[in-house]
Order: sequence, then structure tokens, then C-alpha cells
Amino acid sequence: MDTTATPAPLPRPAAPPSPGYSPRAHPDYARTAERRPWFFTRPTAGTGLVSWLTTVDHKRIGILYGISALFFFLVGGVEALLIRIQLAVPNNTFLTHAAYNELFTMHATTMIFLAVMPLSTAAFNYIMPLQIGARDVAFPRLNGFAFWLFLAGAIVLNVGWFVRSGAPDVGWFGYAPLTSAAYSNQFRTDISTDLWIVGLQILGASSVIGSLNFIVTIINLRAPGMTMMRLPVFTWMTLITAFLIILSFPAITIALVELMMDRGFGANFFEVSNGGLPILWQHLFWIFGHPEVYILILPAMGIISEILPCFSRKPLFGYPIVVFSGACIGLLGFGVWSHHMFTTGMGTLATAAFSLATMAIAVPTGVKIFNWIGTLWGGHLMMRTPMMFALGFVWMFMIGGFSGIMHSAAPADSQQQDSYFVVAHFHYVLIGGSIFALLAGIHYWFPLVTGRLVDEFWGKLSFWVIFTGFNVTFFPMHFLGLNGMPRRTAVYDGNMGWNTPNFISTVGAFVLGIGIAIYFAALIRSYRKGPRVNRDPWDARTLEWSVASCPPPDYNFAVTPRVQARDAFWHEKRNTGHLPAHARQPAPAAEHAPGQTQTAHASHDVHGHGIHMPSQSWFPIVTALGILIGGLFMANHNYIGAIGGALLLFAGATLWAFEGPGGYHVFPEESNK
Ligand code: HEM
Ligand SMILES: [Cu+2]
Repeated sequence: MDTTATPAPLPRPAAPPSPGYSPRAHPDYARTAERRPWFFTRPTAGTGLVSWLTTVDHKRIGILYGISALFFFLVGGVEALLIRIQLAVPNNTFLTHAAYNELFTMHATTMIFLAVMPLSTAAFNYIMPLQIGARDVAFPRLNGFAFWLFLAGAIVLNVGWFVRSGAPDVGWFGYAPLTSAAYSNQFRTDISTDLWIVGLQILGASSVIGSLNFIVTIINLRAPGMTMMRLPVFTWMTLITAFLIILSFPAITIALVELMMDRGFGANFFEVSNGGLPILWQHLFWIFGHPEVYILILPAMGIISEILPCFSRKPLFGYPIVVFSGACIGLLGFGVWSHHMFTTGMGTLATAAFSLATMAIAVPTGVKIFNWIGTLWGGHLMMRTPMMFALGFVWMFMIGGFSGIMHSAAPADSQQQDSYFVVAHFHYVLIGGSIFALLAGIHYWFPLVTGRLVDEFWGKLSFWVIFTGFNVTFFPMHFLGLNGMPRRTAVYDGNMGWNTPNFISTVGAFVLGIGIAIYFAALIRSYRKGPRVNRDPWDARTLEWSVASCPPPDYNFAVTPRVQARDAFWHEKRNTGHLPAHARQPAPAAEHAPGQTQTAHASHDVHGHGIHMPSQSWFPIVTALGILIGGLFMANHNYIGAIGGALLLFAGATLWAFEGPGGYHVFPEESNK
């Protein structure tokens, strides 16, 4: 099918008699409502709590993800500061060993699953559909469900702080046999490991559901003319990340089910005294765990690949290479999991093979870095805050990459393994990489989402404080590691020579914390009284900036964009001096013809027919509530309660299925006034 051809213009009928925005007033809505029992009435609140609980709009769901993720980012940050206080001086008694274990477990789990991943998901949700010129994701209610499920998983993981047996304390890697019944569940009184198992399962389900939605959206809902090789890089990285999620999460799902069987029902997968294999846990965990680190970094690479060209006033250097190296990283990421297991005694052949495969990943990663530098080269650099964070990303991600290559050599890793050197490495990639890119992205897209610019002075100040604090915290850890300081221990002796670097590191952590506080203060301040922007403040390249206003209207685009080239929006602004057709005022609308199918709408909306919008729904949140209740009872080994939760889940899903398609129409030229 030739998607680039422009269809012949249709005659334009007169303006519609029906009002623009009120779904209640629409004849379609009235007709469906009278035939249906009350519980099938689709909620219509446009503002207020109910509108957020029942929303199916990808932009609102993106905001929900973003705000929850930022909240958990702060929680994880406080946990980190507590850990750093404990390690500031030798033989400290600020924390008990038990509390320390809970803190480092929850810090890692929170940062990975409840902060970085959902922050990326927030951007996938808000930005990706706009970048491809779509009205929403493919399955809007499923999208809402994925968010509520995420929140349910986050709650299950964190309720441990408020119950007697405490928060999960087995490490985010949950190594068997530490997690087995014998070590952490002797008399069925300790539910913290069960909270960890159930919480991760729920989060996994949420991620897989969300990813399937993104994949279908990117494959099916691209604007006419947007071929795969014209896709913005951020959308490409969304697609690759989504594939990594659906291919890697099944491994940990299986591992967690086996662990649950071991603990709850006396199965024997991992208990070595009964003939089980603890190493099986490590394989299953890292088959998930290594791709997971690319799930954290690929969206960041996508964000950087949008920001650097925009603020260099140049197209991305080597677009196809950036895309293919991203796919390469994704594929290779599945073949290197055992580099986390060099010291388990896998045998020389396996060790050598995984060592080589791991080194190979540095190639596509390095290629990307050269492309970013090529983009900057000769560019007209605009040093605004998003650019500062993006440049910080490139520099610190390189440092993290170098130490990564260092422990890809098995002999070196057998020394570095479980030392602070590894802690330094992955914080350079996770904070210097993922978090810096996400902070850059928040500044970059803030005007799109809120209609206001962030104050440059406070933005830049926060960058320098964060940058300084981060390096002061983590750079000394390389030396602590090389001097033999082990990771995951609560105390150390005073005459090991580790005192000064540890103290410096703790001071740095507080500087970093202050920087983050300044960053958030700047956001909140700008949200209230930052200068307003109408549209496209950065003179950007991609379609999300071609919307008629900031924030974009509910329906995103009054007229579906048509794409002739990569960076078409940018070229059109340059070459013709005006905005592309879809970005200008929408055409007058036609009267809505009752009885038309949704597909007919989709193909006709261009001709002023009105835009078909999905209705809100209660059932995603009801279904997720069933999973939350069931999950909490499950973790508590209360199987009657768990069945109760499952029944609510079943009821929610069934009603959801029979709720019907819903939907209403919007007439942009009315609502734009
Ligand atoms: C050039 C690319 C990279 C290479 C060669 C590399 C290599 C490695 C290796 C060999 C280990 C095992 C260290 C050990 O013995 O414990 C490791 C650990 C780790 N890496 Fe990377 N890595 C790279 C990039 C990344 C990225 C992009 C992330 C995340 C965004 C990441 C996050 C982690 C984490 C969290 C651990 C610690 C896992 C644990 O708990 O033991 N790495 N890396
Ligand atoms: Cu790995």
C-alpha cells in the first residue's frame, strides 16, 4: 500500500450542529446509554479525581506515570541517603544490619522498577504517539490498566515498611538460596520476600502489557508516510525497549513462580540440600537482568538522540547507524547474561565466551557515542538546560562504559565482582546515563506538557550541583573498590584505608540530593509562573512539536499529519517558511453521520467529519484493584483472600470485555476557540 499518496480532496459540508466537547450531549452517547445497565455507563468527567481514575488518554496516563515515578525517585533517593549516612564513618551504628539490608534492597528495586522504568514509560506514553502522529495508543483502556497495575506492584513492594516482618531484604537480584524458605521464611512469619516476589510479578505484568500496547501502536498507528526509517529515534528506542521487555520478563516470571512454589508449596527448584540448583536462579535472573539494564538505558539513548540534534541545529548524524546500533545492543544484550556470574565457576569455555560477547556490546555503544559527537560537530550549539544534561549524559555514560568494558574481562571481574568498583560502574551508567537523560527529557518536553518554560537559571544551577554531587559521590568508589571494599555490607573497619573516600562520598551524596531538590523546585516554580509558550519553543524536528498548542488538545492532531521525509517538520519550517498543513488551523467540520463504523471515522476525520475519541472506563482500575488485593493476601499466604482478589480481577476483566467500544466525537474547530 502506498501510504504517502495524498487522497483526493472531498467536498466540505457545513459546520456540525452538535457541540464540540461534551460527550454526554452527543447522540451516539445518548443512544448507547439508554440500552445499557448502569454499570456500563462510561464515565464522562472531564476534570477532577474521577477523570484521572478513569482516564484512557495517553497523555494523562503519561503524566500519571511521570508523577508516580518522580515520587518513587525521591523515596529511593532518601533510602540512598540513609545508606550513605551509615557508611560515612567506620563501625557506624546508625542503622541495624537488618535495616541496612532492607534499605539497599528497596533502594535498588525502587530506582530500577519504580523510578527509571516508569519515567521512561511516562515518556513512551506522552511523547511516542505524538511523535508518530497518532491520536492515542492502540489500546487505550489497556494502557490505563498497565498504569494501575504498576501502582499496585509499587504498593505491594513498599507495604513491607509498615508491617512487622519488614520490607524486602534479599537484594534486587534475590539470589537463591537466600530467598528460600530455609533462610528467610522459617516459620512462615517473614513475608518480606513474598512481598518482593508478588510485587515484582505485578510490575512485570504491567511492563509486558504496556510494551505490547506500544509495539502495536508503533507498527500500526504511524501517520501516512512515516516509514520505519523515518521514525524518530526516541520512538525507535521505545520499540526496541518494548521488545526487550516482552522477551526478557518471562524469564524472571518463571524464576519467581518457581521460587513461590519452593517457599509456599514445598517444591524444590533452588534448595541445594534437597538437590535443587541455586545456579538455576542466577541464570534465570540474569537472562532477565542483563536485558533489563538495556531496558533502562535505551530510552535514555533515544532521548539524547532527540535533544542533541535539536540543540545543535543539525539533523542527527548517521540516523540509520544510530537505529541499527540500538537494535544490535538489544540483540547482543540477550547473549551476555553470564557476565554477572563469572565468579560462580561456570567453567573456562563459558566464561571466555561470555567475556567476548560482553566486549562486543561496547562496539554498537561506542558507535552511538561517535554519532552523538558527530551531531555536535560543527553544530550551532544552544546551551540550554536540556542540552547541558544531555552533554553530561554523554560524558558520564562514557565513564560508565569504560568501567563496563573493564569488568567484561573475566579475570579483572573476578577481582572487581562484589566490590565498590561495580557500584561505581553501574551508578555511572544508571545515574550518569539513564537519570541524566531523563532529567534532560523532562526539561526538554516540559513546555509541551505544561505550556510553560522552565527557568534557565534554576535549571542550569541544578545541573551543576547534580553533576558535581554525582561525581564526588561515585568517582571515589572506583578506588574504594580497587582497595577491596565489598559492596552490600553495612559496616567496615576503621583501619582499612577506606575512611576518607567514604566520607567524601557521603558528602557528595548530600550535594547530589540538594541538586535534585533544586531541580524539582525549579519545575514546580515554573509550572506555576514560568513564561508561557504557545508551541515549538526549541524549533524542534519531530512531530510532537507540531501540535496546535502546548499542552496538546485531547485529540492530538485535528488533521492527521502526512510525512514526506525524516525530520519533515523541521525541513518544512525551513524551506517553506510556514507550518505544515496539519499544524495549521483545522478545517471546518462536517456533520457526523450516525451509524458509521469507527474505521470509517478514522479514515474520514481528515475531511472535517469529527474525531472519534475513546470513552473513559472504570474497569482498568477495578481490575488492577483485584490484583492489588489478591497480591497482598497472596504475599501473606492467605489463599482465601487471594481468591477473593482474583474474583474481583475476573469480574473487572469480564465487565471490561462486555462494556462495549464506547467513544464520542470531537469537532476541533469548535473546541479550539
Ligand atoms: C558498555 C556497556 C556495559 C558493559 C560492558 C557492562 C558490563 C557489566 C558487567 C560485566 C557487570 C558485572 C559486574 C559484576 O561482576 O558484578 C555489570 C554489572 C552491572 N551493570 Fe553493567 N555493563 C554495561 C552497561 C550497563 C548499563 C547501560 C547499565 C544500566 C543502565 C548497567 C547496569 C549494571 C548493573 C545494575 C550492574 C550490577 C548488577 C549486580 O547487582 O550485580 N550496565 N555490568
Ligand atoms: Cu549484564
